[in-house]
Amino acid sequence: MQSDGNMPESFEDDFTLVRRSSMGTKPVLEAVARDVGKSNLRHDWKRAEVEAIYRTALPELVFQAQIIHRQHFATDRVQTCQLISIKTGGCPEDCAYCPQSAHYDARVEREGLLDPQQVIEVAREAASRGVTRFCMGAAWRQAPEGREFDNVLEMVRGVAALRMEVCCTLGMLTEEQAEKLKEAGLTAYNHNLDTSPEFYGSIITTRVYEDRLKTLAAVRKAGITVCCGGILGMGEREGDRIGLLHQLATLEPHPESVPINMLVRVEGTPLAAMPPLDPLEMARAIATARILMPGSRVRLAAGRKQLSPEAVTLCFLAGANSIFVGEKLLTTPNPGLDEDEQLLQSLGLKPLEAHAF
Ligand code: SAM
Ligand code: DTB
Ligand code: SF4
Repeated sequence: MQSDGNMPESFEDDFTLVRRSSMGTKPVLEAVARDVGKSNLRHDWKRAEVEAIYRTALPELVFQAQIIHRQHFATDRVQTCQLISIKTGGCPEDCAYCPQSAHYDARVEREGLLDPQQVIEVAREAASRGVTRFCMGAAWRQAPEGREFDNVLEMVRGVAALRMEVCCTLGMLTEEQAEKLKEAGLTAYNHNLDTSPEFYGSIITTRVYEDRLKTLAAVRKAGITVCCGGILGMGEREGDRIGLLHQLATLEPHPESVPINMLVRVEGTPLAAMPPLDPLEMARAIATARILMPGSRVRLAAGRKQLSPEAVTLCFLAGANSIFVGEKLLTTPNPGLDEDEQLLQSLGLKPLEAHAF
């Protein structure tokens, strides 16, 4: 076969379903729609396929993402999740985006591990507002042993008793710690790959990609669902966004939850002066994630403060079906409850009901 210049050679070699066409990447999406229609989740995505999908003309990309979205989810439902920082600041890792790293002065007030009962009360209040997932984040390189870990287990048990999905993000975990969290009732563990393997070293030098993959494997082994995504707008190239999505979509099983964060540019961090990301890249990444991982919840995560209501709407159209609610993410601001309620109402979207997992 001759290449028409629209598709990389390796793609044509590997993806025999694709017809050569003057319609650019449309056949890729047709083939995807056929597979997904058969409920055939794929984990063998080729990088060139991901690239072809990501680069599809936006209206077509969003259209195809919508077709797939409604095969797997009620498109008028959005899951609302709430975050709490249970241990803040002073983290030994040097993640260039993060205000909680001890390497930078982002004026985040450090705070030791919160009291379990206080955390459970915050979760109870969130549940009373219809929030169905509660995520506890800690600025640790790795989850500690001993009393602090026991306190985290107590938090997990308390939140699970509220019949919410319970998620933690505590840094690296051993297999034993993952098992204990599972026993305590943990539903999900958040551990992001953040970007492509190639760009990772430009953002973080205190750990490697493989460390992340190891923790993800420990989480899976313990029978906890995986929440894994990344951040856009850190100065990465389009190829790095494609690389991240390729990594996520070739995890088997797919992460049940895929947070797509837009960088929150925090004064004092090395990425504070990054130019703002084009919101269309968020929509493109979300639509691509929706097509590659049809059964996963795709979360429009950090960065909503910087997105217009129209851009957020486009992200929902692209297949996002989860958001963080509450005035604060971990340390940075998030839209207020009233603002979000208004937005969802104006779009005719309803929060996912409790216990729908
Ligand atoms: N220390 C743990 C870890 O790194 O896995 C858990 C907490 S960490 C703050 C959780 C995630 O928040 C990071 O993996 C990153 O994807 C996201 N994050 C941190 N700072 C961010 C920022 N400024 N903008 C967007 N996302 C951010
Ligand atoms: C995720 O992907 N994003 C959330 C959650 N998982 C833990 C965290 C966003 C943090 C944004 C910066 C901050 O508020 O400190
Ligand atoms: Fe620490 Fe997590 Fe922030 Fe990295 S992202 S500095 S590991 S809290």
